[in-house]
Amino acid sequence: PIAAAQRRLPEDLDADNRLLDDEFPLEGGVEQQPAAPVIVQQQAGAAGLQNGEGVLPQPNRGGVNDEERGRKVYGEMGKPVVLPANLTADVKKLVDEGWKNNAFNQYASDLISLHRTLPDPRDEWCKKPGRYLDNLPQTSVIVCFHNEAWSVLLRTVHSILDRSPEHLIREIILVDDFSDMPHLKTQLEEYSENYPKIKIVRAKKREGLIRARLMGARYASAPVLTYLDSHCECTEGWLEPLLDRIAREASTVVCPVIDVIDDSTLEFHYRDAGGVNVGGFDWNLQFNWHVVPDKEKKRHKNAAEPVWSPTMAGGLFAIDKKFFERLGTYDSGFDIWGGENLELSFKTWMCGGTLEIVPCSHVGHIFRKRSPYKWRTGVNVLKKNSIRLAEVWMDDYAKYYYERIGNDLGDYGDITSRKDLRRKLKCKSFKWYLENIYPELFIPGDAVASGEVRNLGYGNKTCLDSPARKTDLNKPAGLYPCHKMGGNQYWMLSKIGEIRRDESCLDYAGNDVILYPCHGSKGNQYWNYDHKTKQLRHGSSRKCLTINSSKDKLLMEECDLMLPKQMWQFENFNAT
Ligand code: LR7
Ligand code: MN
Repeated sequence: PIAAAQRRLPEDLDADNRLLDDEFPLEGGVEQQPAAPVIVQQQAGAAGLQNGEGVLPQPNRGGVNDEERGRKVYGEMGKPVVLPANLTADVKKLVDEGWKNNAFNQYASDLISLHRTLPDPRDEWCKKPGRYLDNLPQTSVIVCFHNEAWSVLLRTVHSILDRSPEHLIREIILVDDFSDMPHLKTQLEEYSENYPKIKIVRAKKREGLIRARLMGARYASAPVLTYLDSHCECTEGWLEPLLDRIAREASTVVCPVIDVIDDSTLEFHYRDAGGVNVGGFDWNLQFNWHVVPDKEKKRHKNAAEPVWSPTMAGGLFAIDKKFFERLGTYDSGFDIWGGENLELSFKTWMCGGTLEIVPCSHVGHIFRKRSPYKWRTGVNVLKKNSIRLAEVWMDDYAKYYYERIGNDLGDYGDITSRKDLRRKLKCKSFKWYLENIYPELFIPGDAVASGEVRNLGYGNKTCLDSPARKTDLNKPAGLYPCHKMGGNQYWMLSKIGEIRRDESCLDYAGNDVILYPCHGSKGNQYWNYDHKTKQLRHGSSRKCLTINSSKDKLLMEECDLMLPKQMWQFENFNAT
C-alpha cells in the first residue's frame, strides 16, 4: 500500500541503515536549512522513491547524522516544520493519525533529525568561566513515558546525550509505563544496545507517571536524580547550572526554564532568560505561571541568577536523591497524572528545602492541548490526587479547594503514612508557606462574599459564569443557568471590591464585561456591592451590572433600584 511505502511505520525504525540510503541516494550534497519555515513538499502520485524536490521525506531513524548522510534536514536550529496545506489523502491520513495518537504533530517530528541543532542564546552571565563548581555530582536522568512517539522519545534521549558533559550522566533510565505502542517494545532494547548509558525499566501494569518516576528512582545509582518528560529537548549547557545548585546545597530543588516546542511545527521557542516566570497555583489546585515578584527581583544582581519559585510545573527538575528520600519522595497513592508537582513543591519549602528556577538552564517541552492517552474509568484521578495533597499538606486551607469541588471528597484512600511523614519531618505549616513563600496568592477567606452570583431577574435561575480557560482572558464573562457546582460559577468579592476568579477579575472598560488579570488598583475592576439593594455598581462608569431578557449577555445600564435584573445574590455573604 502507498501509505506504508511513503512513510515507514515506527516498527521499521530499527531497520538497517542501508534501506535509508537506498531510499535517498545522495544527490547534490547537504541542503542548508533556510531561515524561513520549511515547506515540506508533498509527494505526487504513487509511492515512487524519487529524490529531490517534491518528494516527501522519510522519518529519521537516529544514530546517524542526517546532514552528513546528505539527507534533507528539517527543523534544524529549532526552526518550524510546516506541512503544505494540499496534502494527498494518504499523507493526510498519516498526519491525522499522528495527531490522534500523540496530541502533537508526530509526522512533523518524524521529519526532524534526532540530533537536531537548537539555538543557544544563554545569557553571558551563565557562561562565565568558573561560574559552576568543578566537581559536580553525577546524575541519573529519568524519563517516564506512556506511549510516546518514537522520534520524540529518542530526540529527548539524544538531546541529553549530545548536550551534557559525558562524565556527569551516570545513566538515562527510560521507564516504560506499560505502553502498548509496538515501537516501544523490542525496538527500544535493540536501539539502546549502541548506547550503554540507556537503561530500560518496564512497568508490569499501568502505574501512572508518579509511580513510574518512583520506579525509575529505585534503579538510579547517581547521587542526583533529574526528571524529564518524554517529549523534551535539552539545550547546550542545560545540566551544569542545575547540578551546581544541588552541589552547593543539597536541599535545593531546581527546575530549568521550560521552553516551548510547538505541538504543530515542532518549532523551538526560547524563553527569554531575562523574563523568566515562577510557578504558583490557584485554589482549584492548578499550577500557573507568574512574573517574578519585585521582592524576589531585589535579591538578585543579574536576571540570570536562580530565582525562588513557590511551585514547580512538575516534569522537569533535578533533586538530590537523599533529599528526595528524606522528603518521602512522592505520595505513591497518586495515580496517572497530576498534583505531584504541588506535593513536591509544598513539602520542599515546608520541610526545609528551597525550590528554584535556574534561568541558565533551558529545556524545551512539547505542550499539548489535550491528553492523548487513556486515564482510568470511573474515578476522577486528578481530583483524588489533589484531595490527598490537600489533606496532608494544606491544613485549614484545604477547605478552599473543597469548596471548588462542591465539598465532595469521595474515597481518596489512606493517607495516615503521609501525615506521619509530615509530622516526623517537623515541617512548617501551610500558613507559613503562604505568608512567606507565596504571599501573592489571594486567600478566599479574605473575600467579603463568595460562591455563585445569582441574578434575580427573569425567574432568578441565571448565574454569572466564567469563560472556562486562562486563554479566555479578555473574552466576555458569561451567563448560564445556575448549577450549584462551583467551577465556572465560583466568584469572590474581595475587600477592595473586585469580583475575582483567582487571578482574574471582572473588568468593564465601556464595551463588554470581561475577565482580565487583577491589577489591584480599582478603576475598571471596582464593583460596589450593596447587600441590601443587591446592586453591583461599577466604579469608573457608575453603571449597574444587569442582563438581557434572553439571559445570555451581561449588560451595563443606568442603575435603577426597581429592576430585579439589576439585583444579584452572592451565595455566601460575610457581612461584618
Ligand atoms: O500514565 C501516565 N504515565 C506516564 O508515564 C501518564 C503520563 N506519563 C508520562 C508521559 O509520557 C510524560 O512523559 O508522564 C509524563 C508527563 O505527562 P504529560 O506530558 O502528559 O503531562 P504534562 O506535560 O501535560 O504535565 C505536567 O504536569 C504533570 C502533572 O502530573 C507532570 O508533572 C508533567 O511532568 C508536567 N509537565 C511539565 O512540567 C512540563 C511543562 C508543563 C507545564 C506547565
Ligand atoms: Mn509533558
